[in-house]
Amino acid sequence: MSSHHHPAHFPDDFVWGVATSAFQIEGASDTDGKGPSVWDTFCKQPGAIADASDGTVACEHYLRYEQDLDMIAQLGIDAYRFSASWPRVQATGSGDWNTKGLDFYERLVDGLLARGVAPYLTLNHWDLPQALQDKGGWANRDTVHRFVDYALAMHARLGDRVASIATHNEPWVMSVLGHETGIFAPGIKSRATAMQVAHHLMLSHGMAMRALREAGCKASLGIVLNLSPIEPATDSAADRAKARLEDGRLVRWYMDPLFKGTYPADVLEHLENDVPAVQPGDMDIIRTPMDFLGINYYSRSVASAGEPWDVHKSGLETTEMDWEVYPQGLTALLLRLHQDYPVPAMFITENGGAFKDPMVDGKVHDADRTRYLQQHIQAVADAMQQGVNMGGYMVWSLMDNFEWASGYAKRFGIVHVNYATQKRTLKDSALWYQQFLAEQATARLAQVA
Ligand code: IFM
Repeated sequence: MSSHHHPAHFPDDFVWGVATSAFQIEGASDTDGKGPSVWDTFCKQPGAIADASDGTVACEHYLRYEQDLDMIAQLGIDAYRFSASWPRVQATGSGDWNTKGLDFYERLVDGLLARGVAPYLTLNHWDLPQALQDKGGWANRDTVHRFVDYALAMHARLGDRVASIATHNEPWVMSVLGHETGIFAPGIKSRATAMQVAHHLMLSHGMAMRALREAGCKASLGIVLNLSPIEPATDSAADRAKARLEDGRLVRWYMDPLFKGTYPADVLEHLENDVPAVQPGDMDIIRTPMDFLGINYYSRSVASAGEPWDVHKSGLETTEMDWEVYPQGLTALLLRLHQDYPVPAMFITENGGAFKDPMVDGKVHDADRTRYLQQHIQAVADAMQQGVNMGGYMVWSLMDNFEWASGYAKRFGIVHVNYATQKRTLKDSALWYQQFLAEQATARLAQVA
């Protein structure tokens, strides 16, 4: 990786953005007819959230979206990636549509367009209607059909104005953290359930893609995966085998069906009786060609057959999440995906870090976050130089927000949020990004002239 910190030569149409998700910022968890989601329920479980917080207020974005839109415009980004809350537009996940919920997303989309920012919509960023969970949630095949209905309803309202639609955000997280380790909603601990959930998420992705295309949707369609390179802790055969299996579960379990129409044989064999039920035709549906692949990248993962890997012994810088800062892993990951799969344009749909960044005299000097962003943008540039087709890059996150089981203690924003006053303050990283984007825009104009 080259060391200079001002990566240049991104193509003119490269899309720069920031990302958020509904549950993490909106608040207003039962306002205007919104129904409860699995995360509303999960937050009530004692001990589930580190600071015992929940999403009832969050960043009050539901009320303050106009001000947030102005802030987005001020950054100078091309695109804003956000998610819609399914229970806000359909309280129980079936039956009536909630007009007020749909109206909110329409105001948001129109507000972005009025400011020259492209709306990038994610349909499912984890907040499944609780009423569907009560019927088995993603483990129930019927949820797949409910999701397609939801996708079509969003298309009917917004499909002519959003630039991009991602079906799901991070199916591995919903499957494994939600249903195998149970540290995320809905808090189930069963590997068999987790794998059935993963299959239904992938199936619903493919079905929604087809339904949206049949409905004439012009938006660019795809999915967002959380991917990491998995490196063995040592060169031992046992560690390498462990790394191969974890790669199978995190990367190939999603990439193989999307691009080859099969689940990886080694993982199926490993799962034994926990393999999901797959019906004839499912794999063809999952393989439906996509317009883009979204990748959320934060760190590498280290696999060890013995003692669990201790990030603090690696000597690498770590973030507040105890994730290693490992930008070279992003270049390696992108090259590998490019080599192993017939991928469409790839987008980094999330990248960023939680850092301790105290506010001093109204300013947040988060040099560590700025450096993190610079290094990862350079890592994307390095992959592009080696022939990888990249469509864009989005910072996670626009502003500090509800970091799931970590609550509000972990701050990923390039904008600081004071949760007592809801005041937003651009951190130094936001000011840097703003400046960097201004330079990119100038370079574009210079090429036109
Ligand atoms: O905050 C999350 C986001 O919702 C999904 N991807 C990872 C982020 C940081 O943990």
